[in-house]
Amino acid sequence: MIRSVCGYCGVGCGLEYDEKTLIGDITYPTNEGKVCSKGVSELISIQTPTRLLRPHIRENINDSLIVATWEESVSLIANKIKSTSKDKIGFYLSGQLLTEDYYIANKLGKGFIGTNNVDTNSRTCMASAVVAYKKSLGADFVPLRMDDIIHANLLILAGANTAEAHVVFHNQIKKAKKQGLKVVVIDPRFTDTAKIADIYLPIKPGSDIDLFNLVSKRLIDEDLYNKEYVKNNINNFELLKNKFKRVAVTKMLKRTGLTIEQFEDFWALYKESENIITAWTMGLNQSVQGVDKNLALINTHLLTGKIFKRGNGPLSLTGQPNAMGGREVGGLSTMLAVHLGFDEESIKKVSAFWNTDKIDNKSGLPATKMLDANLDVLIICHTDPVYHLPNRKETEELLKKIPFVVEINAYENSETAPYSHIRLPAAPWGEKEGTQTNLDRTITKQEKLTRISIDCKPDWEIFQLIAQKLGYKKHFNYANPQEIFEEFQAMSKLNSYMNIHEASYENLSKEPFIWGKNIDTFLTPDKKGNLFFVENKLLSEKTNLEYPFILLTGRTRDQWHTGTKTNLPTTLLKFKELNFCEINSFDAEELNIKDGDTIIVKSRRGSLETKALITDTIKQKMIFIPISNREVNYLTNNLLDKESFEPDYNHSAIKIEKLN
Ligand SMILES: Nc1nc2c(c(=O)[nH]1)N[C@H]1C(S)=C(S)[C@@H](COP(=O)(O)OP(=O)(O)OC[C@H]3O[C@@H](n4cnc5c(=O)[nH]c(N)nc54)[C@H](O)[C@@H]3O)O[C@H]1N2
Ligand SMILES: Nc1nc2c(c(=O)[nH]1)N[C@H]1C(S)=C(S)[C@@H](COP(=O)(O)OP(=O)(O)OC[C@H]3O[C@@H](n4cnc5c(=O)[nH]c(N)nc54)[C@H](O)[C@@H]3O)O[C@H]1N2
Ligand code: SF4
Ligand SMILES: [Mo]
Repeated sequence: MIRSVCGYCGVGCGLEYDEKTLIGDITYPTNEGKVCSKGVSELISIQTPTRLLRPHIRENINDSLIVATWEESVSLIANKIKSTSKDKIGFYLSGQLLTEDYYIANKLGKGFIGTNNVDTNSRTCMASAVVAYKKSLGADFVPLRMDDIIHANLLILAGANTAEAHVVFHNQIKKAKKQGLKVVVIDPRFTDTAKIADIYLPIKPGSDIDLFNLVSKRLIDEDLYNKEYVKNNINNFELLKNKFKRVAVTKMLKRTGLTIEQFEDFWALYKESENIITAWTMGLNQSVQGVDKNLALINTHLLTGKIFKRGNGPLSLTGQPNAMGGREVGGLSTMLAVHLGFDEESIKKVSAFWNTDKIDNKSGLPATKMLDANLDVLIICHTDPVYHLPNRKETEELLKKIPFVVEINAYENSETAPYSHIRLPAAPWGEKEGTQTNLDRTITKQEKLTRISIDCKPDWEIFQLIAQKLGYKKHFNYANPQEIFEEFQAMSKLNSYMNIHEASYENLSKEPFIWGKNIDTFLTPDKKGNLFFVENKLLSEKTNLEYPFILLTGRTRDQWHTGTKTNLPTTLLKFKELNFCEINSFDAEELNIKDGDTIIVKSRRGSLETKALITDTIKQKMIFIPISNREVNYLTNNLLDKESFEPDYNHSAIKIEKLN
């Protein structure tokens, strides 16, 4: 029997494999044997005929791809890198890579090629939480764990649909409810998660800052904040208090779309709850004010002192399996490595560790800006930007202009494939090994369960081959992921609070390692938390008479994004209908649309055809399209948060036409 871990979502469930079956690991702390439909079918997705099995090359994206050798492919990539300047090279990585993959790509890009243009799709996902945690707590540190819900009295889920996106955690919420946990769900849609809520708040999209500000204001006005705690541990209280004196409460409440009764019910429950956890995901992060939304939420915990205490705290529910590992390594262009930045001191430390003098001292391009920067070489790995970036028509145009695009993927049917000059076959989950960090700092190990298919290679090895071809063999000569992990562990000592060096690679599959367990205070220089006054600036795209609907996008339980691993031929996996657009019954009637009708959904940027699904779980003047519809981003706008550069996916103005 082999123990491994699921490679889909940030919960990171333990799995057991006995050569025939894959089941949940009963001894594993986070899931106690439970798994969802995705985790249990991990092995099936290795066997699909849609795997990419050999390297392919073409000179021009209008030509057909032809099979090539690894030697040819890697030489070509190295030559292209050598023939341009470092600032013209970009690495577009993914929160689904293993820590060892990131480590090699980051070391190569930032350490040896000398470009900080190393970023990941986490930019579209968790970047707002990263910035907000850093600003308020002093570091990108999740200050509590999922199992804290057992000790909480109240769990607030804001813009998080755990029933579909963090399925096994959702089961644990249901279990905790039996022991008295109360749940508040804040979401414009009455989701499956809302079904278990004690209080459901049907907030208007984009108004969470107003809601959390109302809570903070009431805490101050009613003298319910923790005075002693704030005095000793928190900065900027007076400033916040003064600012709140002048805010227009009625206007704020109106913007949330909630009634006074709805807010007061919530407030009554909030007030009487001793231990509170507020968890959030894409409903807050993916926003032109994503960082501010996070800060407004975190403020409530700083004011009450409900943080760094069992059963309390602001819990960012990371989506991808190893977005956290990526953040730890330094896989974002706005950080260097092991949570260190681009200040002189950090560059000195990292340069000495890697034995290099090439590190640049300015932030690199974030993923959401990488395509629009006249790059000559773009290396895309384990992600599908043509699918996932907002305003797809523009993405396609920009990508076409990049003269050399390398795509490393385990499957052949990505949306980025038509735009790549080289496609390299990666070994997916089950064919490789390495470590990942789940959403609450638990480091675990994925095990190799089966042989590598034909000509595939693990991602780290592909980056190592490129590094060696560029002449850096001395620095990139790892025999296996263990050697890389151990180098990363040694590097983590450069950052005093990262005790990752205490883990043991060999033990990881038997016993996961939770780093930062003893951190019980802020990681700012003065060891105090920072409050920020933030306001809803109404920056999202506005609806009007022509585009009267707001488009919401999100997950469905059994599908993983583009579905290269989950939307398989029906002989392999059964899946639900994905081609739908939820629309409220009143709106449907007004537009003379019947359930199942074909409709055209249009924004100012593009359109798609889909089928109407009439439901009252969605309010009027909103529609919902699942992101397993690969065309969804033809509709979305590309406004970005000014600090995190995360897109405003959930707030695009739309019109609907019935196809006659
Ligand atoms: N089955 C499945 N699970 C997944 C994934 C998957 O593809 N499939 N992907 C993983 C990844 S990468 C991620 S990032 C997570 C995402 O996890 P979630 O964010 O929980 O998933 P979403 O479906 O995007 O849900 C976002 C919710 O926010 C709501 N929302 C939209 N606008 C607003 C707003 O203005 N305010 C509030 N309060 N709510 C709003 C939406 O209606 C939606 O229900 O899921 C992870 N888990
Ligand atoms: N409108 C809208 N757009 C969104 C979102 C939204 O909510 N709404 N959410 C955003 C978020 S949060 C995210 S995280 C992104 C997700 O968007 P993507 O990351 O683009 O989606 P995935 O389908 O997960 O892409 C993973 C790719 O990796 C490939 N792959 C699988 N295994 C391996 C492997 O072992 N190695 C390599 N090299 N490749 C492998 C898969 O075949 C697939 O092509 O989408 C973002 N875009
Ligand atoms: S909840 Fe997440 S980690 Fe657990 S089995 Fe499902 S997809 Fe995998
Ligand atoms: Mo994500």
